[in-house]
Amino acid sequence: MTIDTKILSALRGAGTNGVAGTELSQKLGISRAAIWARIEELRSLGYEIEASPHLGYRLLSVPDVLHADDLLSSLGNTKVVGRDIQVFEETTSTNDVVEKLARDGVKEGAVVFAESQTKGRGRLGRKWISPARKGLWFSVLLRPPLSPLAVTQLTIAAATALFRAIKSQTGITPEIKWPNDILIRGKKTAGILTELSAEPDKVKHVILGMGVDVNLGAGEFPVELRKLATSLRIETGQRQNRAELAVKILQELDRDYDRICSGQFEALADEWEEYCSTIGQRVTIRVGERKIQGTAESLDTDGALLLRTQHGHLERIIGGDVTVEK
Ligand code: BT5
Repeated sequence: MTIDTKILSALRGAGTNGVAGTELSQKLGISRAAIWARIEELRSLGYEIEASPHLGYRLLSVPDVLHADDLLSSLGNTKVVGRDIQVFEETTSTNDVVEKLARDGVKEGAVVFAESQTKGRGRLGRKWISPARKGLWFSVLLRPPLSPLAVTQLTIAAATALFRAIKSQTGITPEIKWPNDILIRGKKTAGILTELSAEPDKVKHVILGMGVDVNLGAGEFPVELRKLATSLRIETGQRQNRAELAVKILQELDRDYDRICSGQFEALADEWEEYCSTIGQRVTIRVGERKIQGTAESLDTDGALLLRTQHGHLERIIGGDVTVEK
């Protein structure tokens, strides 16, 4: 924990009572002058911190920026996800940054956020628009004890975590569209990009990239996306606190990842099926050049979708683009 993380944790813990400079100084083992210097630094980032002779320091408001220490201090103890957090002002794609960390041998659980991405991407090299400070654009490094065939379980975990976090933050019940979309009123508000590096029978690492449209206004989506995409702000009519949402997502993901690592994928799959609007529908799934029609029935133990085709066979599908037949 850095000094800033500790200061912010202490300020949050003290709430409206505030915390005295001497107390902070003793708790953290640094001088009052050093505390003051850190407080000034946090203020320059937009944290409103009152300093009064009676009450000491009080945290009045936090800015709409993602600050690694602040995210760590709000996250508290997770088992894996969020062990380390980095925030970049701008990057190409957070998945690329995490790929590099993975190759450098960084432990699982590391998370990289970017305020904006210049080359945010979706599946199959599609573009993901990521305007500055309007959303959550981040990637998580995982090293799961899974076979490469079961990696879809992690996309299921990410979708379930996004669903729960969005619902708890906004009160809106979104829907999951297999395999990697979160929709509100039929429009995409978040997407997941799962990339992996594996040997034939063993996963080396997985990068779970997530993009959530939080505070974009309707005009901030490119024209061609306006009918297809939406943001939490558009849907709720209110700006949303991105840092709070980020912390919720990481906490939920940590829980789901733990379920996967401890062999409880089935419970997670049941929950996912409840939230997923694709299950039970007649759909057409495009996988590369191939189009498969059928009824989406359920998930198998690896997280693949089981589709009952027109001919009555069950097809196991790992990825693709779904259109629901009307
Ligand atoms: C996805 O792909 O939905 C995966 C998106 C993952 C984005 C995150 S952001 C952090 C991390 N770093 C990255 O570089 N990526 C991940 P796919 O299902 O292929 O959907 C892509 C399609 O979604 C595009 O072709 C557009 O139609 C649409 N789209 C692009 N930007 C969008 C946005 N901000 N919100 C909603 N839809 C968008």
